[in-house]
Amino acid sequence: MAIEDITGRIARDLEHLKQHTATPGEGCTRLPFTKEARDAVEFLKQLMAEAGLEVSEDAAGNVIGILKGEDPEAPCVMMGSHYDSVVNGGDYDGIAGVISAIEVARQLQESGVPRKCNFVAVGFCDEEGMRFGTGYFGSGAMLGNRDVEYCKNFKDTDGISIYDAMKGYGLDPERIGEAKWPAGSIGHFLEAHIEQGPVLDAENIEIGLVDCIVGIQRYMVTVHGRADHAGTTPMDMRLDAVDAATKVISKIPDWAREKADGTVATTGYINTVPGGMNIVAEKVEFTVDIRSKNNDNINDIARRIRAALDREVSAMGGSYEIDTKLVITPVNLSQEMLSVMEESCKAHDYSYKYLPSGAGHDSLEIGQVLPTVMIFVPSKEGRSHCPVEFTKYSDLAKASVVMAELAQKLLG
Ligand code: HGY
Ligand code: MN
Ligand code: MN
Repeated sequence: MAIEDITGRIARDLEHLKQHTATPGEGCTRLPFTKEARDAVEFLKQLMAEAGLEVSEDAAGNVIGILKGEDPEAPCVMMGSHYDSVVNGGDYDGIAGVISAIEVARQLQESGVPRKCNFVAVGFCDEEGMRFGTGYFGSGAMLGNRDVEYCKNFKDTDGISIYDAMKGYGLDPERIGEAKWPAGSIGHFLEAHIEQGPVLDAENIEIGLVDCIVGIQRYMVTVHGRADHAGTTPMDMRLDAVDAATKVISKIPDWAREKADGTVATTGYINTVPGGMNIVAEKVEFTVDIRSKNNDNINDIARRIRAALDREVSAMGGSYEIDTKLVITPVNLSQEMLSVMEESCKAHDYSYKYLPSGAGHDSLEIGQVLPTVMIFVPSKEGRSHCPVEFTKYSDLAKASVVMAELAQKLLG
């Protein structure tokens, strides 16, 4: 099929999906176990069925389409990404990879080339962790890494647990274990994704061959002080949670800069309680998101945060606790599969570049245990996780051609 026609199909599907957001006109907000997620999943099911896939939705809320091979028992080739988003995010993060997987299934069908193994297209639920502060829920459940306890443990800002959100969505969280695929049933995992960074766009390169994904550690820190009158309480009598917390928060970026190897650390959320301008804060909650290709760097920054909290919070006279949300190590992706994609890029005269991923992806969870590879397409001006996120459909089409050729080779 001509690249223009492939581009047209991808454009049609992603343009349709843009409507499934809780914040129309203000970017994509498609959180897990919501109406927007449900509407997007029903559309993905329709596309998968039209592509001739055997469609199902698993116990974790992942949507799955199977293109049967001659030997359905052989380890499958799986391709996918996530259908959820951040709040006020972009229209391509995750979902473009789900549509790319369905597009690869179409191309495999249209090629008429026989396939030994099954090709499986997947839309994962809750990769971002935006609602419950976690991450990789759907892909983790597929690997057997999520249980009922986990679902009860994490709650959103309204106090709704994953467990209750799943029930409200029509899933039975008690059956989360059923989302696990049998050991050995998945042979390879492929993911197409927007770069979400500036490299490919700045260098005018069409395809990114991702050789590694950073490790990530995420924490929610709560510092407890004492609420007091902002006017009458002398400075030396206060237990000011903001005073202690900000002395720690302000140091975190420099600890990342000192590593001078691309290590990053972010405090994306800070909340004071009760939040009155004339009340000394009783409590401060803040998040920490630390990432690096070097896991020792992540551990070192986490250690320094704990040491600074010990120092500053005890000096203030208060207390603190750290809620661990995510700990995942860096992953190197399959050089064998990358080499196959490199040959495809050369054959099609697509410009390409090897690069690491500073964003986490379902491939980060899956790549811990299975042969995994990612392909990137450019993000305009490197912008992502915001409404101006943009990727050319023609770039996604080229990536789908490269991925389809890799999938065909792997399918035997
Ligand atoms: O946060 C990330 O790196 C990804 O967008 N989930
Ligand atoms: Mn994202
Ligand atoms: Mn993503």
